[in-house]
Amino acid sequence: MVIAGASWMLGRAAASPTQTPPTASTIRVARRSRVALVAMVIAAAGSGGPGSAEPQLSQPSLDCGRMRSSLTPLGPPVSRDRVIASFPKWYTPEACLQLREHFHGQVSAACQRRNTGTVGLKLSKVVVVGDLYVGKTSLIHRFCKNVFDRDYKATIGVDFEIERFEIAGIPYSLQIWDTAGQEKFKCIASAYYRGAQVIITAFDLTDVQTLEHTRQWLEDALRENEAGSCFIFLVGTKKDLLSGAACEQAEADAVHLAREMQAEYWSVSAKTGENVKAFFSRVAALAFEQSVLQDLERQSSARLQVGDGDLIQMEGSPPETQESKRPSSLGCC
Ligand SMILES: Nc1nc2c(ncn2[C@@H]2O[C@H](COP(=O)(O)OP(=O)(O)O)[C@@H](O)[C@H]2O)c(=O)[nH]1
Ligand SMILES: [Mg+2]
Repeated sequence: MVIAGASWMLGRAAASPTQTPPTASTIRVARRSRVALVAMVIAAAGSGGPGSAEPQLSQPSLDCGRMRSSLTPLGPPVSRDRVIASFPKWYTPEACLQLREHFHGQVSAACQRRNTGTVGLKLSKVVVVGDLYVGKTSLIHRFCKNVFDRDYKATIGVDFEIERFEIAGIPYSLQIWDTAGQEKFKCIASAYYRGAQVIITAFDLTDVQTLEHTRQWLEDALRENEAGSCFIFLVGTKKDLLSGAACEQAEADAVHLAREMQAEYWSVSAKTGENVKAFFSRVAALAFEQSVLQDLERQSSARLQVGDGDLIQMEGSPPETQESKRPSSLGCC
């Protein structure tokens, strides 16, 4: 697991070879992240580990505009707008990763039984890449802080935000990584990409060149990850600056490219907030589903394991291949 302090070390290595101390803002993020992590560990301890009592399956209760998960009696409450009860919809069916309108049956059942293993403890890494000035930081700020601030102070080094959700009653967190301008030099540390479950490639809807560059950003990110292990999103930013035919043309080009990239396409505006929450909810739900399915797969292969660890080959079942290890929710429609 990547700890918050690593963000400073990573960023420092990428930004400057000298030993500069972490900035106030990175310390702030690190502290906040640690608080979230501690809360999640506490929450998981009370969520039915080996030998512990089954958690109460009560409905989440309203708490001054915030919701408290039934699985996180001791943790801080999850903000009400981070509670995802039904499967979030795609932006366009022409370029989407999943056409289903409901959670995968196995995932729903596992959530109802609270049989989601360590998923409630998991931080899924989301990296955001794309040219400088396309609006990556603004998009993250809009979602995490609900602000659009032209004069925000740029952080020094790679940094991330942790956003906590409650999905189908289960706590789940995204760790959303932002760069600090290294993309200007087309040189982002490989550790930034490594271990990503979600890759968001962002471009400016008003600048077609930034769309063309997303191929290269994606290639760089994929090089550091196992083939087929990441969800890919292509996001057109600054939707507020376009309308009518110009917007339609930009979106059509982007959808075309998204299909080639096997990515899901979204248009958003950090300025107005349009589609920002819906987009990240979709990211969280898809990543969550994949995590639960992987956990269920791990549980069933652990049950089949005997003696010195040989796997029992079930009659008629195909041998395990890299392809069969892919989560069933992954892959473009
Ligand atoms: N009109 C408009 N401007 C935006 C939007 N998102 C970002 N910007 C502006 O685009 C510039 C670059 O944004 P920034 O988030 O720093 O881009 P980054 O380099 O990709 O992180 C800033 O001046 C932002 O105010 C948006 O949705 N609409
Ligand atoms: Mg930025």
